[in-house]
Amino acid sequence: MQLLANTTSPFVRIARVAMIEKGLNIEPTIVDPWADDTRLRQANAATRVPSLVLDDGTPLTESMLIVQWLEATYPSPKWPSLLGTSATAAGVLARAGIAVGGIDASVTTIITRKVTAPALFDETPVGLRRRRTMIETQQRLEEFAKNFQGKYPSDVAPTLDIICAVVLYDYQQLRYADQGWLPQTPALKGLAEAMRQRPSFADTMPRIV
Ligand SMILES: N[C@@H](CCC(=O)N[C@@H](CS)C(=O)NCC(=O)O)C(=O)O
Repeated sequence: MQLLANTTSPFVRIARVAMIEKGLNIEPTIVDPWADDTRLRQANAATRVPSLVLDDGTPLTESMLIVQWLEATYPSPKWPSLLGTSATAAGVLARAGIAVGGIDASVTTIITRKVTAPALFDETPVGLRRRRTMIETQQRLEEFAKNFQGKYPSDVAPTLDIICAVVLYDYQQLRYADQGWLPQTPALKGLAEAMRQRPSFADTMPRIV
């Protein structure tokens, strides 16, 4: 099995955390998605990370589809469920959806800056809309994180909502910490810091190399 990845992508990190939590701690193969790496071109028609090439050669793309494959192949109760129980799955997915929306806006803004430079995408109507998404998703997830009342569940395998919320928070700290508009979200910060006690989060912290 080969995970084509880079060190910054929040989509990669979602897949990596989910894989590690399912017991699949494979060393990622680092590629530059912007350099048309032939392995990535072959595995993914969109030339994007993450791409997971299974042992039989099947290429899985899209972080959420990789998560679906993990759930189907490494099911509960033998492995921890990324969705919780049937009673909690809808809530988990709803919160994960909020976080993925924020992640998507965060990544889109970084990528579109490259395209529109030297004009700043961020101040365009679409750029401001993406910024609003980043702010609102953090605010909504802050309310979720407050529910833990400081007792963050770092001792149990995380569900997808926690994975995506923490991935969003850490990515925004990496990319936007210097921006005055980024809201203060102390509970979400506490959740992100607590989850770093787990190797799945600690070993996948985003970094610019
Ligand atoms: N929806 C995809 C998004 C993946 C994605 O956008 N990856 C970025 C890195 S954050 C990438 O590889 N971009 C290269 C490109 O767009 O050409 C997923 O969930 O995996």
